[in-house]
Amino acid sequence: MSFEELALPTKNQIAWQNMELGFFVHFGMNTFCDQEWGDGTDSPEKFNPISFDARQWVKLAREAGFKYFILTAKHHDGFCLWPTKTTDYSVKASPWKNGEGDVVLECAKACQEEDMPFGVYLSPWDRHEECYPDKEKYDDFYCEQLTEILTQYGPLVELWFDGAGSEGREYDWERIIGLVKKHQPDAMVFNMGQPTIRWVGNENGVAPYPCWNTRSDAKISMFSDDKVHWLPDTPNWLPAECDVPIRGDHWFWHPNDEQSLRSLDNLLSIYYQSVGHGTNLLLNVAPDNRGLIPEEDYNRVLEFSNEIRRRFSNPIAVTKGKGHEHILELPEEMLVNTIILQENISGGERVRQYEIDCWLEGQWSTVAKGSAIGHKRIQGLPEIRTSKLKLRVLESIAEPLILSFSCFHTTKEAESESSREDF
Ligand code: FUL
Repeated sequence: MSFEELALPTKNQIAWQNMELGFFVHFGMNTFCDQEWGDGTDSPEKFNPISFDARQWVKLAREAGFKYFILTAKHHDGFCLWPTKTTDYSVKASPWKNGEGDVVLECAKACQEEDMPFGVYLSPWDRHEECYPDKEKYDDFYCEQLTEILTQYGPLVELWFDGAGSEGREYDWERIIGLVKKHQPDAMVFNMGQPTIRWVGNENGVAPYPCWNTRSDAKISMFSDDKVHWLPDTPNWLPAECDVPIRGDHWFWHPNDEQSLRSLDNLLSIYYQSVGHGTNLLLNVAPDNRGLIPEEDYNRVLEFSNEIRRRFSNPIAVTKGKGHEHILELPEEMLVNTIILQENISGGERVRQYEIDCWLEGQWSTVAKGSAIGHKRIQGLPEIRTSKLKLRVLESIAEPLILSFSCFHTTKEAESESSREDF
């Protein structure tokens, strides 16, 4: 590959990748019906989160170090969490706040207060709307809904266009993307139309390794092997987002479902395989039918973020620079078991193959290898006692720009303590 073929990110893509952790919130009619995919016939009467508090959701996200927040304004059942003019199937028809409430607005405001970038999921597939089978009518309907969302809730960081249920269906993406560009030109577009970020291709929150940042064979949904049809001008640089629910495969809250809550170990392993493979992680935490994040989920999110901070806030040593060889000097001979590598992606993803050596008994020995670095690579090493490490880039498509090469000695104490408490 020549230098000319090096894909480069936009400023917005770099800013988005630097956020790393997103907080996903699935909330809606399903929350009140013990289901994941309502068919659009549930009565709005059921929607009544009497202790609703969007601030609790956003504060948790902020405290736990999440850098953006995405809400399901409309899921596949078509029920709208804002008082839209496009349909009666919305919070307006519910008993909640006597039909005067607006979940999208409350989240947008709470995000503004907490300085948290806000994004919206608006399902193209709509099982309630009767004009759905009429392609043109529904395109008009969807564009009207999207315009409300794009114009009434301040700046949006991301629009999440979910491909589920839309297999084989064509929407007017030219128009939809046109609206996004007109009203929210800085918002990231997830996986459809003219995406600026792509789905990693599974709902387990994990990326393969390597997971290059270039446009590849992004999938449209879990239920089809269809590829995303890009509009022209879709960028070549297309970083991936890994999405996963904190409760097994449940995106929405269900009663008596605490046993599906992912363990701390599982969440950490997801983190290593998403953020640690250079992608963003969008972790879903579902508020319950009171409109609050349940205590168990709340605490697990905090445990997760505390553990990440505990492991990675204090590197033993850090270096950076241009070139194929980088030596990381430790303050003294110390135990090391993890490294973090980062490229300066504003220059593209240049490294194609590298090795890590460590200084052992008076000579260099190779202890790890890899291919992609990109935004971030967290890599475990065999536990070694050493005074210096070396990164050797064996193959690159242009001069390597290493933003950071750091090392750590992470221990598992906090992990086992929390496991003991929980089980
Ligand atoms: C999927 C949907 O079908 C799930 O209900 C959930 O919204 C997930 C994020 O995307 O495609």
